[in-house]
This record gives sequence, structure tokens and C-alpha cells, in this order.
Amino acid sequence: MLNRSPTQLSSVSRRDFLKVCSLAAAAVGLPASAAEQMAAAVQKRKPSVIWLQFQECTGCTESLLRTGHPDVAQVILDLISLDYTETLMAAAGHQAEAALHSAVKENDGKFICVIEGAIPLKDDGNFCRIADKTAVELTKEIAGRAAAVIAIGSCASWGGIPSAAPNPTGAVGVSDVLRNKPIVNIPGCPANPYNLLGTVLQFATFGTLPALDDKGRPKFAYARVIHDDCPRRGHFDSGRFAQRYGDEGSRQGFCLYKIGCKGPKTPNNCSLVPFVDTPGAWPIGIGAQCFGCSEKGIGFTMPLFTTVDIQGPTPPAMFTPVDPQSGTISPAATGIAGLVGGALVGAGIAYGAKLSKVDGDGEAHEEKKP
Ligand code: FSX
Ligand code: SF4
Ligand code: F3S
Repeated sequence: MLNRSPTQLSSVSRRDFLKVCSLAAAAVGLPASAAEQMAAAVQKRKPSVIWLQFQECTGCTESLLRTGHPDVAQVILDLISLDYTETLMAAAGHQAEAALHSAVKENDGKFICVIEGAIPLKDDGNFCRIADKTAVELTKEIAGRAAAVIAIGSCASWGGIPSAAPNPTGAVGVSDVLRNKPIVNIPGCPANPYNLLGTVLQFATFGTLPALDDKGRPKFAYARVIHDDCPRRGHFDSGRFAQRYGDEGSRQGFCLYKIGCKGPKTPNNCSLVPFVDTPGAWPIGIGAQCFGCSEKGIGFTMPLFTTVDIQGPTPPAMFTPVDPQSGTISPAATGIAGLVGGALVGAGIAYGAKLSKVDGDGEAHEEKKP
């Protein structure tokens, strides 16, 4: 159906093919040489992916396929064997069911099951039924036979929009339903397709899954909050804030913290790996605050304009090692570190003072240094 021959790359140049592999490898933090290995592996055998959809908006599928350059969507379909996907397959009804079961049988225990959408638990799970089976039953039956499961998007990772209060369907994420199976959570509404692609290709090429954090998210994408790598961060550090959508400061790229940006509390790599291959195509890039779409307890929970606490005034990774040659810290260096630490505490207080200022004119302007 969507399973093109691995060598059938007639409409896509090898250069484009390798470019997408390189982006996927870079997304998971693998060296450029891994892209060649990924390309070689998929040309031998493409990873079988069975994609189930439950309570969601299909945004994750769309973001995978609606790339900035049409060729990229084509390359994606050349990289993975999307053996079952309700959005894209031509089959319907009994034919679709037959396709699902034959894909599972052919790749039993070897396929990657991608789940998009939350799973309702209330009323025996009857809020979501496909071919007379509930999402809970399908998850156990199909994902239970996969080699690995990827929960794509916030809905599948932790409940997302369907779980927003009052959560009428009792929506939960995949890991609340499926046990004893490796599950990678790639939250985001929608999730960044390169985080998915990188994870799938790493698994297909090296047989490993990326290192995960305590919420089951790949560390390569979720180890740092958006605030740490935000292009507007310099303005935050200098106290220049947009005061309202589209004001002069916003147009000049000022920080969006004061209009409720949740970047300081939201781990994700949105600023580093552009959506749809278009630089700047992400919320903060187009002048909207991050609303924490990927973070449980923030996205779809905190009001849009509410500001979050600032945890650390400056990301520690921005500092070079104190004494990189010897690998030890001299007493003098410890003293310097103490001074730096003191400066950070001072800076933190300074930020607090800057951020707490209320603007009289409502216009963007540079805050006065305290
Ligand atoms: Fe939609 Fe995906 Fe949001 Fe959910 O994304 S973009 S509602 S995370 O499952 O399709
Ligand atoms: Fe970027 Fe938001 Fe942090 Fe400002 S508060 S630097 S816009 S992440
Ligand atoms: Fe979502 Fe914030 Fe990124 S709203 S897409 S986590 S910038």
C-alpha cells in the first residue's frame, strides 16, 4: 500500500534521501556517519510501522507528512514501511482490518507500533471504538505484539487535549494502559516529526531505543527546557519583553515571557529542530508564546497568559568547564566558581525584580536595570 520498494527512489534524489537521514540522526544526537548507516539499513529492510489513531486531531500525522518541501514527505515514506495507517490508506472497513491483521502477522514481534491519540478509560472505554474494539483492547492486542511502542504527541504520551479538565472520557496516555513493553513518549501537540523519525531509524539501524528520562521521553529532545535554547533568550537576559501580541517589541524579537510563555518550564527541542523543515516555524518563532503543549500539568491546564516561575537564571550548560585541562578544580577556580555562583544568585534576584515590574504604558520597552 504505502510500502514502496527500498530502491524505488526515482522521484527523490539520493542527496535528499541522505539529507532527511542526517536530520533524523542529528535529531537523536547521533553523528553524521549514522545517517549513512541509517540509509543503508532501510535500503535493506525498511522498518515496519503500524500506526494506530485514537482520541486525537491527526495533527501528528499531518506534521509528519506536510513538510515544507514535498520531497521530504516522500522520503519519509521511503524510509519507513507504513503498513497500516487509517489516515493514508486507501482501504476501508473489512479491507482495512485485514490489512492491519496481516501486517501484524507478517511482522509479529518486530514492528514498531506508533500510537497517536489518548485512550479513554471511562464507561468501559466505549468512547473510542474501532472495528468494534475499544482503544484499550486494540492497544493491548496490537501494541502488545510490537517490538517497541512510540506514543506520538501529547495525547498518547499523557492524555493531552482529551484529558483536559473535566476529562469527560477518562483519557489517559499509552503507558497507563500497556505494561511490560518499551514505550517511548514523544509529547508535543503536535510532536516534532524528526524526533519520531530519528527514534524509528535508530531502532531500525542499531536495534536500540534512545535513552529516556523518568517520563519515558528521549533525552536527546527533552533534556533541556525551551528557554535554554530560545532565540529570544538574549532579550530575556537583557530585560526586553513584548507586552502584548504583535507589539513593536514582539516584532523586534523580544522575549514573550510576560505574555505567558511557558518555555522556562517546558522541556522540548522545538527551537533546535524546525517543524516542517522551515526555520522559524514554531510558536515562539512566529511571535506566539509557548503554551507548554508537550508538558503535562502545563499545556491545556495553565491559562494562556499566566506566567511560570523561573527555575534557574542561566542554564548551567552555557558555562565552559572551570579547568578543562587537568580535570580537577583548583582552590582558585573554586573561588571563581563561588563568585560565578554568587553572581547567578544576584542575577536571579535581578530577574525577579525585572520581571515583577508592572508596565504603565503597556508598550514594549527595555526594563531599567535594578
Ligand atoms: Fe493532535 Fe496528535 Fe495534538 Fe494530540 O498531536 S496535534 S491533539 S498531541 O495526538 O493529533
Ligand atoms: Fe524564549 Fe519564552 Fe524563554 Fe522568552 S520566556 S526566552 S520567549 S522561552
Ligand atoms: Fe509546543 Fe511550546 Fe514547542 S507550545 S510546539 S512546546 S514551543
